[in-house]
Amino acid sequence: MDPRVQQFMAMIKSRNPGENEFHQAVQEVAESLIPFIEENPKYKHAKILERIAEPERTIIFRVPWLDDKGEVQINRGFRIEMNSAIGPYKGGLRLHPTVNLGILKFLAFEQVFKNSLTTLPMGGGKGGSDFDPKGKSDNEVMRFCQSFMSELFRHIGADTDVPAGDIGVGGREIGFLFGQYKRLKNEFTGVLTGKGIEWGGSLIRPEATGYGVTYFAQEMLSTRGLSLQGKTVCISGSGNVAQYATEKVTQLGGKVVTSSDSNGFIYDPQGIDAEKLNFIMDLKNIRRGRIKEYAEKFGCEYFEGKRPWDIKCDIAMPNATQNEINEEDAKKLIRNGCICIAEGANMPSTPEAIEVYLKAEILYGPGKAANAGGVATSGLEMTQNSMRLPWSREEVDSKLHTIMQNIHTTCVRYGTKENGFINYVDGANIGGFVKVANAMIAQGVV
Ligand code: NDP
Ligand code: 2IT
Repeated sequence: MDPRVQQFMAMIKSRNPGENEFHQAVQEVAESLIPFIEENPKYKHAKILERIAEPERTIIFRVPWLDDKGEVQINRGFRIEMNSAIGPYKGGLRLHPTVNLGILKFLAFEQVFKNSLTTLPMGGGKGGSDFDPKGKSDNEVMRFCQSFMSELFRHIGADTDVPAGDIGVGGREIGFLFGQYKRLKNEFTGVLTGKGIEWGGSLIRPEATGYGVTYFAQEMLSTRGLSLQGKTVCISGSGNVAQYATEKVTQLGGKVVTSSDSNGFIYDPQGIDAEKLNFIMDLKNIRRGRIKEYAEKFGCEYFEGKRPWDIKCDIAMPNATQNEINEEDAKKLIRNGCICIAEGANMPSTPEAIEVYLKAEILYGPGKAANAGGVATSGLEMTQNSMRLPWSREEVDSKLHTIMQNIHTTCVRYGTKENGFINYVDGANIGGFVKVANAMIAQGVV
């Protein structure tokens, strides 16, 4: 390891003990940025890297609520306000039993670079709770959301901090959170994104991350004269991102052969067509069941406790969670002929897996570039809220498409190596950094 990275990481680890995912996210960025900062000493003198890795504010709070049996339950709530140099804090809320400070700090840190890449004026933040929505009734989820917002409301605002969805937070939860915010503040504002279409939401926001990651894959493929037409695609996850990536890949002529949840994955060599995707959407969004039922319904194979990376594919889209592709998985994917990885999830590949991709010089689009379509469209929702004018589906989709193309261009600009290989990791890290760093310098030591 570069001794400068090693020294920087020793400081990060001693200041943030035990936060492994945060260390991982910071180290990846430091490896791209430290050589760049050496060439651009103004960033070094202003200690931008040291400052950017320290949250502006970290809020941790108790979330008590009553379950359906009348028993008191206690969860922990968080909001990490990472960086507001280029706009209000912006980023999702995650509800999952694994949530802790280190995971949310990694997500908030990546969000700063991602949001900058979108070209829209949004700072970075992330929040959530260790609450597990699985197996909870709608009423329990509502009471949790109301309690969570009863503390969060005093820290957020349409010009301050604008949360949205992430794992475990979709339209239902945003509705409960928005209702409670409005009641407490007596204000109808764009304080959350991912709202319902009847009450301030944007068309295409539900689709945006999955569509965006597919548009990004298209851009990467086009650098090698390729397209999605006729390609076999392995997708993990069966939630928001996975569903709409499956839809868009299929529309563009690709064949998606896998879908997964935390229990296992299904392999459908015929491809998950529109009708089968409807089944998944009903299963996951309404009935809240397990992906295993797909295999029972359509008579294909189900692999309990496994991830889909053994399956032969041209393109892989990890759309579930962090560190879901390890070194062995990466090697298997490449051995089986995979030429492109487009990350819908945040940090789904371990550092060792990324090394495998870069060594093989395949097309690798890291999450902070490839999945930025979700937050970009949240930015478009904020614009529409400010104007009090909604845009059509076509207008939002075309803006999303252009933003993904622009992010790709930024990655090419900052990531192209001497031999012509595009290192999208460096491209996204440096491309996302420059605007935030310049804004921080302009605003003084704050
Ligand atoms: P959802 O909650 O809608 O879906 C998550 C999916 O991933 C589910 O299929 C879930 O399975 C699976 N999953 C979650 N945790 C694990 C785990 N520990 N192991 C295996 N599978 C798991 O979330 P989203 O689709 O919104 O988010 C997916 C990823 O995309 C996350 O990394 C998120 O941060 C990222 N992302 C989301 C954006 C958005 O706009 N929503 C924007 C950009 C990135 P199960 O149902 O069994 O839990
Ligand atoms: O990781 C992400 O970019 C998101 N979960 C979306 C955040 C947002 O504010 O739309």
